[in-house]
Amino acid sequence: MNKYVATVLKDLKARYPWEAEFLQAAEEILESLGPVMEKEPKYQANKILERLVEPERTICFRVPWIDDKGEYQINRGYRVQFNSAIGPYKGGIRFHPKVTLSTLKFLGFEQIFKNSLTGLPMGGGKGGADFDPSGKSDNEIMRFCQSFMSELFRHIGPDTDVPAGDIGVGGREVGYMFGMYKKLRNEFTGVLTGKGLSFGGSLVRPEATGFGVVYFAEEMLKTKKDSMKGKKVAISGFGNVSWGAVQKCNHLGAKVVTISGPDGYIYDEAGISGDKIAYMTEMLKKDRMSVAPFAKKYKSAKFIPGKRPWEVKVDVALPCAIQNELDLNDAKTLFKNGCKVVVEGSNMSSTLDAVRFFVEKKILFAPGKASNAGGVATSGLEMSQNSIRLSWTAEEVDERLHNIMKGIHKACVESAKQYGFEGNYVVGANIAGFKKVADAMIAQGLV
Ligand code: 2IT
Repeated sequence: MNKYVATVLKDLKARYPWEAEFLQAAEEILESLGPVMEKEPKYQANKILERLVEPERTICFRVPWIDDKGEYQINRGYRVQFNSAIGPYKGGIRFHPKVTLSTLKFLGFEQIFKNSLTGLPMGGGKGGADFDPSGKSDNEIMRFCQSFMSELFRHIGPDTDVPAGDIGVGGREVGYMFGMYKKLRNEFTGVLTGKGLSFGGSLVRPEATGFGVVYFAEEMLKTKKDSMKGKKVAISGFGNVSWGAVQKCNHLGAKVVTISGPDGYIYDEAGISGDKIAYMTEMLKKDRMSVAPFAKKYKSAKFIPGKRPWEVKVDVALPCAIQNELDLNDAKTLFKNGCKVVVEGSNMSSTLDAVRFFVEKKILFAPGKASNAGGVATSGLEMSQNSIRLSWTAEEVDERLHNIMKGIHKACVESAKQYGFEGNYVVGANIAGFKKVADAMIAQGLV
């Protein structure tokens, strides 16, 4: 490993030994930047890595709310404003019981590079709370979102920091947060993305992340003179990302045979298409914790409890659920079963050793920061529409999204090649995302 990179990583590990997820993301990114540090000493001279790994600002706050029984509840809320070198902080908000500052630092750090890759002017940020939305009533969700925003509003703004959804935060939650922001500021601006269509949201935003993942997979396959058509696909998760990915796989003639939840996975030999896709949304609304009802409703589907879908023999795997959902054993099983393409839909879907295994075996592997960037890219398009006070058609947004995904793919391929790592999308994505941000930081001086 490059000496400068090794020193920065060692210091980081000593400083935040409890932030396992953040350290994992930092290691994956920094270790692939070694060749850049060697070729361009200006980055070390400007202490770019030391600066990059520290968020510009971290906000931690109390989120008090009242549940339906009238009992007081207290959660922890966060916003990590990681880097604003190339634009206002931008990134989603995650509501999940396991959220810690480490989770949001890992996500915010990834977001810097992802947003840079989109080619749009967006810095990196992420927020969230250790709030568990499953089983909560609509009123409880609303009260929580309102309380969360009653603190967050003073730290964000359309030219400062623009949050959006993530796990546990969809259109409903964004709507409640937007309403509270508007009331407190007396201002109607595009301060959040993923809004409802009637108040500034963009067409195609709900399905954009999943669409982008499959567009990216198609571009990767094209480099092997192949395509998604006729491919058997395993997808994990059943939320926003999976939902869009299942649709786009069907559009491109692939057959999706799995989706999953925290309780296990669904195997459907007949393929998940048609009204089964709409049913995924129904399940999400009912109970975020279970995919089992899918097998009750559809005869061709089998529910496999307690397992992940990576044991199924498929051509393409799209992990779209949560971080570290695919480990080294899963990677080996996929490889043994002949899977040739793994494209991350969730952020940091794969553990570090799984990533290294894919790269070593020359599997077509795309890291989430490149392949799932279609979501935030379309958020960027929503910001543009809000600024010019116009709405684009679905076709126009989709075409821009498609072109952005092609552009990201090209940037990954070219950067990897330039540094002698042909076909390595991990290195390609990290280098391409890094350079733009690092050069902007140098140009702006020590701030
Ligand atoms: O991980 C992600 O890129 C997101 N959750 C979307 C962020 C955004 O600002 O749309």
